[in-house]
Amino acid sequence: KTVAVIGLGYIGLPTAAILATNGVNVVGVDVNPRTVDAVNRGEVPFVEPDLGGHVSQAVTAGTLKASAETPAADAYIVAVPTPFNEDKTADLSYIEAAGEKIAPQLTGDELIILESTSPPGATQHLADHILAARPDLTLDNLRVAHCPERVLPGRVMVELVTNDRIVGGITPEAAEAARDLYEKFCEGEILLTDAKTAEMAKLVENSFRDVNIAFANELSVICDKLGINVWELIELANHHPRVNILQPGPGVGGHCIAVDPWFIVSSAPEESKLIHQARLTNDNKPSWVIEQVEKAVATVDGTAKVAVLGLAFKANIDDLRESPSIGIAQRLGAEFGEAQFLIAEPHIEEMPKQLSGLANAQLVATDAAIAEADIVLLLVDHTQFKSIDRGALEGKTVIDTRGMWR
Ligand code: SAJ
Repeated sequence: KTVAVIGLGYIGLPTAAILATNGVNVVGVDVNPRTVDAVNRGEVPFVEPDLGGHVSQAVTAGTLKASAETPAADAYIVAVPTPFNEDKTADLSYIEAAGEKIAPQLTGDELIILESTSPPGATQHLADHILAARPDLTLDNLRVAHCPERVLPGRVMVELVTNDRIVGGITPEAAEAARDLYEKFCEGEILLTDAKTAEMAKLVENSFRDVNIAFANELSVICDKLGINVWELIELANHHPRVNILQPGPGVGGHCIAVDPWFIVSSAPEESKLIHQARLTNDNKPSWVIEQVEKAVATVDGTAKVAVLGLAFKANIDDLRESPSIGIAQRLGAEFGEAQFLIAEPHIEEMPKQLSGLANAQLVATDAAIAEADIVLLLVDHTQFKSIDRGALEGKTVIDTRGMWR
């Protein structure tokens, strides 16, 4: 039996590798020739703990190969990006393209699993797209299912095995066939449902978090107005046995929580008012942070020097994609031409390209940034920043968006 995994990104490659180290013959398919070559050499094109070991082991054992072409296989797992369009609707073109590559290979009876996070109805759309290309087949021949991934970056190889999995079939037979495949490596519970419910479950998990972070972010703005320390407030309120407020921050980043709620909103705009407002609240938080910096800069005589601590989208990772801190640093540099920005991010070695055009910003070591600054803006709660000598902050205006030094 052969499984083809379409898309060798953050989800596809780990899934291909874990299947292959569990004895399944896997062909990983990617449009990027560099990814294909790297995997065939047993190498991994991005950082994820333990993934490299799995890939090299499987390539050496001959169970994992990569290819630019979609082969004939018994099962297909589609793990391609689903970005959103300008109008916040999902862009299904990568899913459609995968379907177009799979369609000519089908003989009937294959299993096709969509893993990409998708709006409700996308799995049916994939099935329809394939059947349009293959009018000789019907849903009786094909088993099409959705199995959303829910792994946390940095813990992917652990969570792939230990997390529970939701498997939603277009038909009950499809869900059962998908379960049989995931059972090869998943030790968590495998829960069967229909495809649309599975799609919605993934979106709802991330929206739950987004709405709760928005609540915390709104509280931080209210408390600032009322002269209340929001971190102390949340800690006190969380002593209640049924209250668990999340942490305010400079905004919500990453490629999931700030994206997935839009797929719900665009599917049912009139009915998703709270989910929609949470997105706007979180997306507006960077502007509020910039206003705080503006007020602080106004109090400095001459050139204000601002230390900007942290660019990653959350603590203790090097991932800058969709990071609110990058957007904040970009806008600060552009809007406050007369100020100087000393950026410290211990997880990177070079100024990221989004900021490299700023004449008034430079990447420096954390201690140097703080020592020179009039204003210290903390954007990410990296462990390294926790241990900063508080004496070094004395006499400076501190804007702590994460409540790390409260
Ligand atoms: N954040 C806050 N306050 C908090 C918690 C988080 O401001 O109290 C911010 C973070 O700083 C970050 C953003 O939210 O900018 C998202 O971080 P996260 O750690 O909440 O989540 P992700 O994006 O790394 O991963 C999420 C996870 N989903 C849930 O926890 C429900 C993960 O399990 C999913 O697999 C992943 O999205 C995904 O791929 O969808």
